[in-house]
Amino acid sequence: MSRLKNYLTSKPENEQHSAAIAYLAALDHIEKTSPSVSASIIQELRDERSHLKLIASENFSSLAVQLAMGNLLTDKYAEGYPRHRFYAGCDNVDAVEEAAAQELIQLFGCDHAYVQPHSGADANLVALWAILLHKIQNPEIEKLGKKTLDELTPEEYESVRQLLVNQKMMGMSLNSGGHLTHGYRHNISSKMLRSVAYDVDPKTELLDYAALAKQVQLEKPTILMAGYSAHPRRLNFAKMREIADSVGAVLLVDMAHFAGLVAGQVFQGEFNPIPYAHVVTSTTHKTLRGPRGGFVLCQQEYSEAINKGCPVVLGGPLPHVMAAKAVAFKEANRPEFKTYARQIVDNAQFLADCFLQEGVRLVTGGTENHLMILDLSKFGLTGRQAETALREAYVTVNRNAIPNDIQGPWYTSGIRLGTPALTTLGMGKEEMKEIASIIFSVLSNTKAGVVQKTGQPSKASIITDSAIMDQARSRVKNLLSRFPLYPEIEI
Ligand code: DSN
Repeated sequence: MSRLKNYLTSKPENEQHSAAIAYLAALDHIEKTSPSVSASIIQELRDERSHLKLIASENFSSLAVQLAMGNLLTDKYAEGYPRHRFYAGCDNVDAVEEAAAQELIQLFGCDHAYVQPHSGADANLVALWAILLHKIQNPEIEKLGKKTLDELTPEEYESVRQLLVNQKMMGMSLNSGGHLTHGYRHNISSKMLRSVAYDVDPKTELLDYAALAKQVQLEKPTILMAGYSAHPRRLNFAKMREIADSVGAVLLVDMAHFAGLVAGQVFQGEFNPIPYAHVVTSTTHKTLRGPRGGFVLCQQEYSEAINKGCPVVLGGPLPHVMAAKAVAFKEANRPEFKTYARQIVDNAQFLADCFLQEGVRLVTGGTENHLMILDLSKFGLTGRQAETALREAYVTVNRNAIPNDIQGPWYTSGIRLGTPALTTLGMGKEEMKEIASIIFSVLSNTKAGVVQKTGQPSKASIITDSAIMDQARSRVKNLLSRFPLYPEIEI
């Protein structure tokens, strides 16, 4: 019997569970064409139900968000932007895109929102190029006495291109918790621009605004980027703007990790980037709890350049994902999202305190946001070993470098933990205490394995205590049994 028929036969009184019905019907239908894909979706649901998700950049989106993605809007090309398309028949995509943008404008109080980027990396590329076009390319075209790029001779075009790729950007180094797209050598951002990184203070591991101000005076970047993917503190955007203004730089903030904390008004005043940054980028799927994707917000001055995301960086948008973004942003505009955002940070701070009480060192000594980085030196493990041991104990985390990490970015000396997903499940302080205790017990009872050829301690393999692992798995199972994920989907 199909999953849907089985559900309706066994629970006719549950017919009102429209999300479950839609989900089960979709799985039945997918299975007819690709049993392996439907099986992977079901297995992922089982995995997520049986493991504690502590990956700081992940969450659990609502079923309304997920169902909004599965529709015929995926079939539509809509290059351009609302009311300015290169294809006929885009009225419904216009409506969806405008709805998503309007929800964002209401949520963040920004001048303009662009919801087409497929990811945070795309959003950053769109933003970087829009800034370059507005600040460098357009004035240069005017200087040459021309109106558009198309009027330039090949030689003039080449001189403009050289000017563009010679601009300088500054972003927080990967080593300090910055993101690949903020000027990392192995990322396109450092190849299309001259990139100079700034670091956190080596002692406090905090951003030293006075040192940054000096470095910015010296480097005079065109773009100053702020934001991170592995830094557990708020940033002061009023100070960042002052520093950017001191050399006429554009302030670009990537708030991907903490967008939900801005939306939920936990980060307010100088810690809210919207009033201070010229341009703000984000993903949609982290603390903001939407579908996987990105967006750009900007002050009016940059709106025209940002709307040129296609053709500058992007091709056609993903209208079905923009539909899901509109649903998610509506959810974030509800009053209860503020309670959720506050609880994310309360949970993170409580979890961090539990580790500190056990004598575990945390990068910067604690957290002010949704994440923390544990320094594993107390346990004599690399991040890779800790990540593996915890996954075996049904706890999902990711290894992460700590500032000036001697193990490098592959093995690392740290793990990053975040509370957005478990807070969505409804967990609070009591559960954070239990989670800290499970993690501490697993890491304390895991040892580094040995490299067989050399007899030296391995950076990857581990020796675990099977009784401790059994106990940890059973504690995780007990915890998760009280906080079921998508309980309406009975699989
Ligand atoms: N990969 C994301 C993270 O885990 O932080 C950032 O893009």
